[in-house]
Amino acid sequence: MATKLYFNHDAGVDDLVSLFLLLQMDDVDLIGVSVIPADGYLEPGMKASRKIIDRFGAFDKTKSIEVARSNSRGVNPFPAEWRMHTFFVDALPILNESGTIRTGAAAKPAHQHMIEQIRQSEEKVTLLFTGPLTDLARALDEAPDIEEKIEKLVWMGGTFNEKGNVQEPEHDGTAEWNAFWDPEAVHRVWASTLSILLVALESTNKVPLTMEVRNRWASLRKHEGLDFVGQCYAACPPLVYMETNSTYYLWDVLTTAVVGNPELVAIKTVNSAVIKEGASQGRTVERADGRPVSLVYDVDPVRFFDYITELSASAV
Ligand code: AGV
Ligand code: CA
Repeated sequence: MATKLYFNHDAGVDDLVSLFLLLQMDDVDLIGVSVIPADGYLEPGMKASRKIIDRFGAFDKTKSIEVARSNSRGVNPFPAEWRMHTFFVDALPILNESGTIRTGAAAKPAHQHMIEQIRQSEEKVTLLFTGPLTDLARALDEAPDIEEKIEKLVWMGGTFNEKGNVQEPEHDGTAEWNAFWDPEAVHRVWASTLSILLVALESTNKVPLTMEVRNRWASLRKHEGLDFVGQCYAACPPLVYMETNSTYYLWDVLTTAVVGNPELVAIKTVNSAVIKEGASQGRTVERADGRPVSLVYDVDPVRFFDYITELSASAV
């Protein structure tokens, strides 16, 4: 039976590539999408999402999907330089060839759209979040009844490594960005009874964008899906000599791949909490009395890249 899935993303390059990949998974039944303007901008994020569903979704599976706008705002904003990527993806010719958009924009804001979709679903729903958790925290506050209808949350966020990926003047560098954008939301979700699968920097650090990966996609560009993926990642700096603040990893794409193929990764249980304030805000820490989460701590990069490359090549 197909997994019913609701996807909330924040309009970065790997968020939008994740949407494309979800549409290629036979055993995933996407029931709704929402866009939060964290690591991207809202309007191009909405349009790009709707166009990706139009272009790469099967009509019979996607005709009733709507994309909802989030009206959530974070505590610690992302650098505008990264956020500009959304405009680039939205402008790609392959998404604009038809000149029209069929997939609808939802009337309700993201968190209420998600509540509605979960309530309407006959089966339990899996949540995939590849940006901050703000919309989920708000949904749980407004509609506690949805908790028992959620199969699990799969989230790209956090790390238990010494080093996170936030490099900001008033931070000590220990947090991951999606947690840092809204630490209070992480705290709220941790206080729920949801089962949480965390794809944190432990595993995503093992799947950087490299020239080798790029060249492989370029060699396969006769497949329109891979041409699309290659064009998207053309906006992102690869890892060449050493990591910089803008080095790109396949963070969200790994998280999405775990939904389609859990065998790619290794998982263990960690008891954890989040730091809400001060120089370490957004840092996730192991605590003996913390709430249990399933942490994806390892991945086989070769199998991962083969999986997403084959899935992309299958798109029509
Ligand atoms: O921390 C990873 C999250 C993922 O959801 N995002 C990017 C992915 O969409 C934030 C981020 C961290 N470093 C970045 C990020 C970078 N160098 N460029 C763009 N976004
Ligand atoms: Ca993201």
